[in-house]
Amino acid sequence: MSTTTLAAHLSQPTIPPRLAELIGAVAKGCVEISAQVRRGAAGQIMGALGSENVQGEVQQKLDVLSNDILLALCAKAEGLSAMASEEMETIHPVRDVAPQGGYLLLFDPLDGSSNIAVNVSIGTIFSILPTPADSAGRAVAEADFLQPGRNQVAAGYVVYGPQTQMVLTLGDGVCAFTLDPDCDDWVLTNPAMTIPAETKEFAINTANARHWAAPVSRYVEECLAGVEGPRGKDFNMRWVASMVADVHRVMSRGGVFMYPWDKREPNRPGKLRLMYEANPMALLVEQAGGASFDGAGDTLDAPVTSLHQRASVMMGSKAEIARLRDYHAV
Ligand code: P6P
Repeated sequence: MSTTTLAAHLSQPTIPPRLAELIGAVAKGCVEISAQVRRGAAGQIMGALGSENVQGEVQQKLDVLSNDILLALCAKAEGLSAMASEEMETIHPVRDVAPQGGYLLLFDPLDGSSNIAVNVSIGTIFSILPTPADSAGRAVAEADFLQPGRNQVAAGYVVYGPQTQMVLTLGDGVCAFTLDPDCDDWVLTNPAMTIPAETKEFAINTANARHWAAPVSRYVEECLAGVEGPRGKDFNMRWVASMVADVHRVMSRGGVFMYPWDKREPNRPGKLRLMYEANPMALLVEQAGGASFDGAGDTLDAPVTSLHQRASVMMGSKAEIARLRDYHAV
C-alpha cells in the first residue's frame, strides 16, 4: 500500500515551492468540498440559490459554497496572482501587484452540479497558468488569463464519487491520489495514469444526435454498427452527464468523451468551457498518452479570446481521436 502522500509528492525538488503550495491549497479546499458534498441533504447545502452564474445556469448552493472555499484557501498561496472561476464573471485578483513568477488559477469549483440532487459523482476542475512576465509591477488583468492551454504549468480534477480522488499533472505524466477519509490525507494510488490507445467505449449525449456535424455522426454510427460494421467490433456507450466522472473513466480505462459543436446553437463552439474545463482535461489526457481535438485542431492550441469561451470537446484514446480528426478532414 503506497505511503506516498500528495504533500510528499509536491515536495520533490523539481517542483517550484510556490506551485506546490498553490496545488496544496486547492487540494485542501477539495477536502472541505468533499465533506460538504458527502453531507448532502443531511446538511443545509442542497438546492438552488435562485441566482444564475455568468453562464446563465442556475447556481446550486454547493456551487457557491465550493467557489468560496477555494477562493478563501487559495488566496493565501504566496505565488498566486489572481483567480478565475466558472461562478465569477470577472477575475479575482489576490494581490495589488503580481508576484514575480507567480501563477494564475482557474477552476470550475463544482462541475456537474445538476447531479447533486440525484447523488451522482461530481467534481472540481482546476488549471494553473504562469502569470505573464510583462505583468511584473502591475495588477493582473483579465487579458493575462487569455493564454492557450499548452501554457498550463499544472492541471487537475477531483472526482467526488465512491472515493474522492485527485488526478494531477505538472507536465510530466499523470498521477492519482485517493483521499483517506480516516486522516483526510491524499495517498498516491496511481503514479502513472495512462490511457490505452484503443477502446470499445464512447461517451456522448446521444439525445443530441440529430444536431451533430457529419463527422461526429459518422463516428458514432460506426460505433453503434458494432462488429457487423466498419469498426469490426462492438462498443459500449456511457454518459454520466458529469464531465469529471466521464473523463475520469476515460483516464482510468480508455474511451472517448465528446461534447462537440452541434447545430442547436451554430454560433457556439460547444457547451463546455475552454479555460477551466476543456483545457485542464486536455492537458491531463495528453499527458496520459491520449489526445484532445476541438474539430479544428488540438484543444491545447485553441486560440483564446475570452475567459468564459466555450469549446467543442473530443478527447480520449489516441487512435479514436486520430480517427475523429480524419473524419473532420474529409
Ligand atoms: P448535458 C454538467 O452540467 C456539464 O457541464 C458537464 O459536466 C457534462 O459533461 C455536461 O454538462 C452534460 O451536459 O447536455 O448532457 O446535460
